[in-house]
Amino acid sequence: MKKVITYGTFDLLHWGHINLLKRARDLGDHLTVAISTDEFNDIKGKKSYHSFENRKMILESIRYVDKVIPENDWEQKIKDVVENDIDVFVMGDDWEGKFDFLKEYCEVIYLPRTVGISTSKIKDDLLQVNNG
Ligand code: C2G
Repeated sequence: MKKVITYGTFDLLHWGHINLLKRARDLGDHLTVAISTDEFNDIKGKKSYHSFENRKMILESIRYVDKVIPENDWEQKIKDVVENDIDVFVMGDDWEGKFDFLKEYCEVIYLPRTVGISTSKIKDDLLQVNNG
């Protein structure tokens, strides 16, 4: 079984996230998603609208996702790859090159981001609408 892993916050889930998860899953037979905890989001400088528990529940309901684990820090990726017997690590290409150290342990693939959508765009657009 070819196992894939990806990481992210996945807040205000949108079609750009789904595009990423679908393509990641299509690279193997099993997809693990490491979802950032609220505490790690603080470290990343991100404030999620949905809590970790609710973002985890949403991800677990997606057909492309087979397993969801917490992402607590920047240092856990090698351990995650080894302990979960991962063959392929996938991220959107806004992270291009940032995780090449994992090439010792698994294939590393950066997929093109979906243009035109992002969680921050959703927040900004809603602000515009509400402020008239
Ligand atoms: N993404 C995408 N297209 C978009 C928006 C997001 O392909 N329009 C991808 C990102 O490139 C990332 C994944 O969806 O691979 C999740 O995006 P975020 O939730 O913003 O993740 P991020 O905050 O970048 O966290 O250790 C890695 C970090 O946890 C990544």
